[in-house]
Amino acid sequence: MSDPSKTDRRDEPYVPPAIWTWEQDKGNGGQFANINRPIAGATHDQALPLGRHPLQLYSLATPNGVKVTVMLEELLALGHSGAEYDAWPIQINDGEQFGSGFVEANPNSKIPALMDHSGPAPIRVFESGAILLYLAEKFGGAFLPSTQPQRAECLSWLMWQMGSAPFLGGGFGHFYAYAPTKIEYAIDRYAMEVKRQLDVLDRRLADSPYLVGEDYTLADIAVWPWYGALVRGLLYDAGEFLQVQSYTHVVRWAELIAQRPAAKRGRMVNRTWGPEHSRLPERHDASDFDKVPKAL
Ligand SMILES: N[C@@H](CCC(=O)N[C@@H](CS)C(=O)NCC(=O)O)C(=O)O
Repeated sequence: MSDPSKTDRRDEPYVPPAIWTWEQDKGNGGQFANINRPIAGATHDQALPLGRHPLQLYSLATPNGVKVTVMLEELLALGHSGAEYDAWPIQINDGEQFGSGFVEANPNSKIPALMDHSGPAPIRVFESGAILLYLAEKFGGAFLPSTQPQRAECLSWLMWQMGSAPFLGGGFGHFYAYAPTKIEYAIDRYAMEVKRQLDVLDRRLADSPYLVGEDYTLADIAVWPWYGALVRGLLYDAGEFLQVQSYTHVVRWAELIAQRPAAKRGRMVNRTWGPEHSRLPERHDASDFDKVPKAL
């Protein structure tokens, strides 16, 4: 049962005070109330685990995490054995992104974070878009066109994804699925923007098999876990609400990528929820996938 004092408080028109203050007990942080804070930095000492491969990924199978695991699995499928990696789950609902080791890997305290121990000193990479670029460059420009205009198109769609997805996740997803009260103004605003973004993709994919052209690139790898999942009805249970099936070119593209073995594997890594056959919470070797129970 909800606390009536909190309900009453929300029913009153809100007038922002002169100075916003953090009231930890206010209880209006919704599903993320226990982890959201207005300050950065570590809350506790917690070293990161370290596996045997040079590449250590600290992540979770949210769309931002899946971008990186799909990229790594695609690199391995291309024959880049140096892309072998250990993937460790970071439980963001339990605040593990605020552990001291994770904050050293990513001062922004969000998954995914990558550590590369292959050189004389470890290199940290945070922000999923930066990780995709880092991996492409490390492995000879894989999935990143080297000539123009394809390279510009690829980087443009990558940056588009990084700028657009917060409206889908932090805007639409938050207010439609997670916010403790449904606010029509907020849902209207973000549903409108997400439908506009889907139309941007649909028009592009009407002209081109992949975002950059004939070839699958890291732009597709960045966009697919968000907008591909949305049109496949896998995000926020919002398929009907947003009429995602009407974006037929995005659906065609999303289904095509979903068939790729590396995309299937990438979706499983660091997944700690859902049916058993769909998850591999920790990945340390390609053979780990063989240990996952098959779907019935
Ligand atoms: N721009 C970042 C966003 C990363 C991000 O928002 N990660 C979420 C999960 S999808 C997270 O770690 N949230 C935990 C938190 O906000 O405390 C990226 O693309 O890497």
